[in-house]
Amino acid sequence: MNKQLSVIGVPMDLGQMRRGVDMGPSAIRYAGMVERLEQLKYEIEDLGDIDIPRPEPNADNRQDNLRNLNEIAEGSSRLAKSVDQVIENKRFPLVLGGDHSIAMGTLAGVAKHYDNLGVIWYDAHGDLNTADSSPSGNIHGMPLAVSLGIGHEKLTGIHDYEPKIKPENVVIIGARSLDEGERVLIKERGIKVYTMHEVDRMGMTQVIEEAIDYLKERTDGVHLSLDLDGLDPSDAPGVGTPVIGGLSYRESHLAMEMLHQSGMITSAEFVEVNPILDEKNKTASVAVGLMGSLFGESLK
Ligand code: 6HN
Ligand code: MN
Ligand code: MN
Ligand code: MN
Repeated sequence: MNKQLSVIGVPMDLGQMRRGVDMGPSAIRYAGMVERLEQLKYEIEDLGDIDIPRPEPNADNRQDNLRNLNEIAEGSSRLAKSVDQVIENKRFPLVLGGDHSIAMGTLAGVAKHYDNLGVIWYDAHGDLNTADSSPSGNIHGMPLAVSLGIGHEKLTGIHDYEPKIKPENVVIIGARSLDEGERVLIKERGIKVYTMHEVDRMGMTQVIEEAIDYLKERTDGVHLSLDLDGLDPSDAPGVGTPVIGGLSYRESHLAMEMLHQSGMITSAEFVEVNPILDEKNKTASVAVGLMGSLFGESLK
C-alpha cells in the first residue's frame, strides 16, 4: 500500500436533511485517526477541509427533486480537484465525510487516473437514485448513479468528463434498503451486489474473497467508499439514515483486513458519520478502527 496518505475533510451536509454530518471530519480526526495511522508508519499530510458553499437563505433548493443541486455540484468539483492533485502527487487520498454525495467528487478526482477503476460500495443503500426515482430528493442517495453517468448533467459532468466508472467494475456490499428504481438499474446494468442475505448465507470471508477476485480480473485500481450506515446501527448509531440488520463491526473489521491483504485499494472514503446523532463519538471511533484494519493493523 502507498505509505504516503493525504487526508481531505469534506464538511458536506447538503445531500440530506439532518444537520450534523458536516462535523464528521472533525469527529473522525478527534477519534485519533492520525495517531492511529502514524503508528502504522504512514506519512500523513492533512489537507484540512474543502470549503462547501452555503445555500442562499429561503432559496428554492428542491428544484427538480435535487435539493441543493448547485452547492453540491460546486463543493464536489472542488473536492475532485483536490483529490486529483493528491494522486498527481503519487499519494493515497483518504477522504472524510460528510454525507455520501461527496463520493461524486471523490470519484471524479480518482477515476481520471485509471482506465478501469473498481469501486467497493459498502453501504445499506445503493445510492443509485436519480431525480426521477428518488423518494426524497436527497442527493446523497444518488452518487453511485451519477458516477455511472446517470443523472443531472451538473452532477454527471463534475470535473469535465463522464462517466467516471463502469457498472461492471462496481461491487455493492451490505445492501438492505434499495428503492424500486435502484433495483431496476442494478438488473439493467449488471451491477454486482452482495445484500445482507448473501452476507448471511456465504459469510463475509467468501463475500470479500469473491469481490477481490472479481475486481482483480477487470480493474487497475479500487476505490473503497464506506458509508458507516453499512454497519448495523448498534455498532454505528451516529448516521442519518440507519437501517437495522446491518454488518457488524467484526465482519467489517475482517473485510478491511482482507482488503488490506489484497493490496488492491488505491483510494478510500469514510462517510455519513454524524456526531450529533452519535453516542460518545462511537461511530467516528468505529471509522478509525476500520481505517486501522484497512491500513494494515494486525496482532501478529
Ligand atoms: N446514503 N434511498 C434513500 C434515498 O433517499 O434515496 C436513502 C439514501 C441514503 C443515502 O445513506 O448515503
Ligand atoms: Mn451511502
Ligand atoms: Mn447509506
Ligand atoms: Mn484491528
